Amino acid sequence: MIKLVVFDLDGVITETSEQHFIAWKTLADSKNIVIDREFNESLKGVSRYDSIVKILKYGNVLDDYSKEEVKKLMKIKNDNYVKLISKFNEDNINGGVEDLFIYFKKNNIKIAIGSASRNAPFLIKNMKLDVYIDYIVNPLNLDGKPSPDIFLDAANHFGISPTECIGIEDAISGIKAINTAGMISIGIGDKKILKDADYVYDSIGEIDYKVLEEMVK
Ligand code: B16
Ligand code: MG
Repeated sequence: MIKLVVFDLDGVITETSEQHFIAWKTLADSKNIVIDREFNESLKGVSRYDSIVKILKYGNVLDDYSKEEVKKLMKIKNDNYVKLISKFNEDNINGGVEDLFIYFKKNNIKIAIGSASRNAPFLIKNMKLDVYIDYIVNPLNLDGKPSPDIFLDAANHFGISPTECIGIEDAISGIKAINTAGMISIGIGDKKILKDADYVYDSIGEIDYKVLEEMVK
């Protein structure tokens, strides 16, 4: 029986990848590194630090930057990103998300956010979704996806066995993290890309309640 559902944020509850892309591209451009939307795909679900390392490696300039300089670049990107998401509100919630939250609440199932983003609490509050959320994982001192740590932290917080949890993700690394954690994985996106997920739907609004009904029994 399912007792907890752990939701990823970007690509599941809302769409922030364009804002992440603009902020990373602005930074990369200033260092003469050319990144495109295809490259941005490889940054989905990846932590801020791991993303800057990937970009600097891609530009063959990683060794030119000290740890302090890397930190400064992360701050520049994040300040820009925070500006870009500052107006996010209820209109930015993906279709079907609130219905799912209401369904899980009705069935006494806990809801957690398992995002790599340190901006998750801000977004959840601005979209007025905090009323549904029982716990938001702080990813700061945890290994990033595909490590299972973010998902396991949510299960541990409630003392619930991972086998009684569902994880919902849009990134390959996230599905890997959920599967390694021993939870049921639901992928949102392309079936070919998210082939390792237990279930895959094109969008969160298309999740089959008949399938959920079997899991919550
Ligand atoms: P921040 P998710 C991830 O969100 C994004 O997909 C990824 O592009 C971003 O770098 C990461 O959060 C960290 O975000 O810089 O805001 O801490 O998909 O795990 O919800
Ligand atoms: Mg995501």
